[in-house]
This record gives sequence, structure tokens and C-alpha cells, in this order.
Amino acid sequence: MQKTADNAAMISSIDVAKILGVNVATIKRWTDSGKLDCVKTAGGHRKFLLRHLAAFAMEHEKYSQRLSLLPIDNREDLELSEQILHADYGRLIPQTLELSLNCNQESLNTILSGLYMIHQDLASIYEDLLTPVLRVIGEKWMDGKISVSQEHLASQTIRDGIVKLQNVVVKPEILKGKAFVLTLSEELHDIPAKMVQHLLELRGYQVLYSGQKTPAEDTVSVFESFHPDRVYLSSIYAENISDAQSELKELIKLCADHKIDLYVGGSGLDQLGIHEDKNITVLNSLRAVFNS
Ligand code: B12
Repeated sequence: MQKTADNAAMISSIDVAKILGVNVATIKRWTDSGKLDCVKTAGGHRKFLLRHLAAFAMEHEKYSQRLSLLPIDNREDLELSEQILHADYGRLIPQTLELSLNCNQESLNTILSGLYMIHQDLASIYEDLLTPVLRVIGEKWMDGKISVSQEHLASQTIRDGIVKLQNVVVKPEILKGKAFVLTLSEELHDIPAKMVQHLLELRGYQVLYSGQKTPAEDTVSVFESFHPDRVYLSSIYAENISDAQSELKELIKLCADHKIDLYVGGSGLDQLGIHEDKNITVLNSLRAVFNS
């Protein structure tokens, strides 16, 4: 149990008891015995972070099924809780779309952390929930149904939700290796790369994530200081195809020279005309990151 300053953003014992469906005395007993981790404030109160609950839910299946994640004050909250607990993606996709278009960060975070806590695997949350939502956002923008600003706000809300979820995800203690995740130098789409980063961290990789607009020629400095075993490139859209192709060629060469495995994925690969060769592994989905 760590000590910390009082922090209103953390969850109280009373709320944790409600969430797990037990009484406060049980929460006290579990924290005293080390079954449930927490932090203690300067005032001596037990406080919890979502990652404490996530770790507990991962170890105790019975409670993860009973998580009551939202204060059930009204019918909509109750419905959302049920959709989360049943991982009902058919209904969660339109809900998540609406929440992101309304920039409702808090409820979006609740959905993502809730799904993770009921043992939905991270690749499925990203691939089966957030990817379809992002694609619909793209279609709405194309059809002129939402403005550019609305599209930016909605996709940033999702991106922030992904970043927040990262604090909840329980990573293995044993380091499996080092990975470097990037996009090419004209690429602004970095959400899938962020997803790849998290999936790798979940597998036990230490990840350096350089995100948007990383010039391939610069990666050599990262190779020499960080010594990654593997590099993951996400390509969604190339503004200038021949520039992107030469940059990719350079990255392939640099990886080969440094004996680093290169994995590539993304809907923009077709544009680049990539075909599998011995120096590059094409991954067709986020799930494939787990077996790479
Ligand atoms: C959000 C968004 C933006 C945001 C990006 C914010 C950010 N921080 O990422 C902003 C507003 C910046 C943006 C800008 C632009 N965008 Co945009 N954008 C999108 C949107 C709505 C979502 C992108 C996204 O994250 N998708 C979710 C990912 C997870 O799905 P995915 O890309 O299909 O990837 C799948 C796989 O390929 C895999 N994957 C992806 N990468 C990797 C990597 C590895 C290693 C692995 C294993 C797997 C993997 O994961 C996914 C699930 O399977 C899409 C719509 C769409 N259909 O996706 C348009 C979209 C990609 N954008 C588009 C366009 C045209 C643009 C602009 C040119 C617009 C403009 N005129 O300025 C600029 C491009 C700027 C640039 N140079 O990059 C087009 C691209 C069309 C094309 N391919 O020709 C799209 C498809 C919209 C559309 N319907 O036309 N965009």
C-alpha cells in the first residue's frame, strides 16, 4: 500500500464497495490482507485508482462479472451499465459514437475501462468497438453530416479515452523486449499506432512511441539509443505516395542494417503497394499484434 496526498480524483472505499457489490468492511479487510491494493492519503484514508480495481477484477473473475460501474441514477445509466457488463457491441457502437460526437469523455472512459475490467480483450475493444466508431465518424465527415471541427473533437475524445485506458491496463512485470512504434513523416493519423503501443505493452514490451510524422531517416538515432528488437509502423494515409514509398524503403533498410524486425499495418499500406518480403511482416489486424 503506497502513501499519497489527498486526491479527489481517486475512488473512495464506499464507491469501491458499491462498484464491487460488497460492504465497506470487506473492502477494509481485503486491503489489510493485500488482496486489493490501494493508496493511503496523508489523512489515513484508503483511496483507489482504476488500475487497482482492474488488477483485482483480473484476479477475481466472480467480482469482475458483478462490477456495477456507474451510479445507477436513471434509466440511461442502467442501460449503459448493462451494455458494458454484457459487452453488447451492437448497442455500444452507436452509444460510443454519440458520446464521442458530444465529447463526453467521462462516459467514454467508463465504457472503455468497464469493458477491460469485465475481461474484454484490449484488441477486441480497439478493433470491434473503436475502429467501427472511427470509421463512421469518417463517413459522416465525408457525407458532410459533421463539420471538420466535430470530426476532430470526436476523434480526439476517442484518442484521449485510449490514453486514459492505458493507466488501467495491467502490464506484465517481466520485460519481453523493446519496441518502437511510429508513423511516416506526413502521417497525421496516429490513433491506430497508439492502439498498437498498448497491445505491445500488454504483451510485456517496453515501447517507445513517436506517433505522428516521424521521419524515417531520424529513426537511426532511436535505434542507437533505445536498441529496439522490433519496429511497428502504422500507415493510414500518404499525402505524397512516392515520398512515402522512398521513406518506407529507407526504414526497411535501416531495420535490416540494425537487425531489427519490422512489422507494418494499416489501411494505407495498399497505397504504398507493400508486399511481404523477407525484411518486413505485414499484419492485417490489431489482433495480429499479439501473435507477431
Ligand atoms: C481521425 C481521422 C483523422 C484525424 C487524425 C487524428 C489522429 N490523431 O489520428 C485528422 C483530423 C488529423 C485527419 C486528417 C486527415 N484525414 Co483522416 N481520418 C480520420 C478517421 C475518421 C479515423 C482514423 C482512425 O483512427 N481510424 C481507426 C483505425 C484504427 O482504423 P483503420 O485506419 O482502418 O486501421 C485498421 C487496420 O488497418 C489496423 N491498423 C492500422 N494501423 C496498424 C498498424 C499495425 C502495426 C497493425 C498491426 C494494424 C494496424 O487497425 C485498424 C483495425 O483493423 C478516418 C476514417 C476511417 N475510415 O478510419 C479518416 C481518414 C483516414 N482520413 C482521411 C483523409 C482524406 C484525411 C486528410 C487528407 C483530410 C484533409 N483533407 O486534410 C487528412 C490527412 C492528413 C495526413 N497527412 O495524414 C481519409 C483517407 C482516405 C484515403 N485513404 O485515401 C479517411 C479514410 C476518411 C475518409 N472516409 O475519407 N484524419
